[in-house]
Amino acid sequence: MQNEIINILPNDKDYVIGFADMGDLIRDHYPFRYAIAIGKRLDDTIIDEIENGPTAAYYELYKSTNDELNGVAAKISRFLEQNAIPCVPIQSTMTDSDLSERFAATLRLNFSHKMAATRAGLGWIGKTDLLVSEKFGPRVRLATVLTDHRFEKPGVPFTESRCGNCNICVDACPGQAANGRLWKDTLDRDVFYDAFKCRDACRRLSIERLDRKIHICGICVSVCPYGKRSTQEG
Ligand code: B12
Repeated sequence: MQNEIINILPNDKDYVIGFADMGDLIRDHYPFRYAIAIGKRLDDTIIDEIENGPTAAYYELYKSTNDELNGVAAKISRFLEQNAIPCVPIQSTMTDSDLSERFAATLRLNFSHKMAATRAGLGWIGKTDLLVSEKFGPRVRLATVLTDHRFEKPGVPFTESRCGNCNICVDACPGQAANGRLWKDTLDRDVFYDAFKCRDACRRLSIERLDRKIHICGICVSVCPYGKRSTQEG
C-alpha cells in the first residue's frame, strides 16, 4: 500500500512523502489516526531571490505549488477511496471556513501540516517555526491526507530540533518573531515564535514589495543553510 501511494507522486526529485501514526494528537478534530505528509520542493532560483523579501515570482510559485499539492492530495485520496479506505485530504492553503474568530485571535488552525510532517519523520521544526525537511530544508510546502489505514512502515518521528547554535533565520527575520529557543515536541509554538509579529512583517513586506494586501515573506525559508545545502547537492 505505501509503495502504491509513493508511486502516485509526480516524481521523487521534487517531492517528499512520509507516513505518520498521529496517536491521539488530532482526535479532537478528526476521526483519523494516521497521516500521509506530502512536501513539494520550492524552486531554488526563486527562493534564493527572496533573501530580502517576497517577489512576484515567489507569489506565483506559492499559488502554483498549492494547486499542485492539492492535486496530489486529491489523487492519493481517490486511490484510498477506491480501496474502500476512509480518508480526508487537508488542503495546503486555508479555506474561507478556516477564518474563524478563534483563528483571528490565535493564528492557529485545527490542523498543522508541520505536525504531520515531524510525526512522519520528514524533518523538525526550526527556530522560526518552519518545517526543516531532511531532504530540502525549509524549501517545501506541505499538504496532508488523513486516514484510518495503519501503514506497515510509519516514519520515525522527529521530536527535537537539529538547528543547534545556528541563528541565521532568527537574525534575518524582519519581524523579529523568534527568540532563538530550540524546538522540541513538548514546546508550544508561542514559547519560541510570535506568529503575530511574523504576520505583521509578512503584511508590511507584501504591501511594500508586491503592492498586495496578502501575508507572504519567505526570508526565513530563503536563508536557512539546510535549504541552501540541498541546492548545492542539486
Ligand atoms: C496560520 C498560518 C500562518 C500564520 C502563523 C504561522 C505559524 N507558524 O503558526 C502566519 C500568517 C504568520 C504565517 C506565515 C507564514 N507561513 Co504559514 N501557515 C499557517 C497555517 C495556515 C496554519 C498554521 C497553524 O495553525 N499553526 C498553529 C501551530 C500550533 O502549529 P504549527 O506552527 O503549524 O506547528 C507547531 C506544531 O505542529 C508543533 N508540533 C510539531 N510536531 C509536533 C509533534 C507533537 C507530538 C506535538 C505535541 C507538537 C508538534 O510544532 C510546531 C511549533 O509549535 C499553515 C498551514 C497548515 N494548516 O498547517 C501555513 C504554513 C505553516 N505556512 C507556511 C509558510 C511557508 C509561511 C510563510 C513563509 C509565508 C510565505 N509563504 O511566505 C510565513 C512564515 C511562517 C513561519 N516562519 O512559520 C508553510 C510552512 C512550510 C514549512 N516548510 O514549514 C505552511 C505549512 C503552509 C504549507 N501548506 O506549506 N502562516
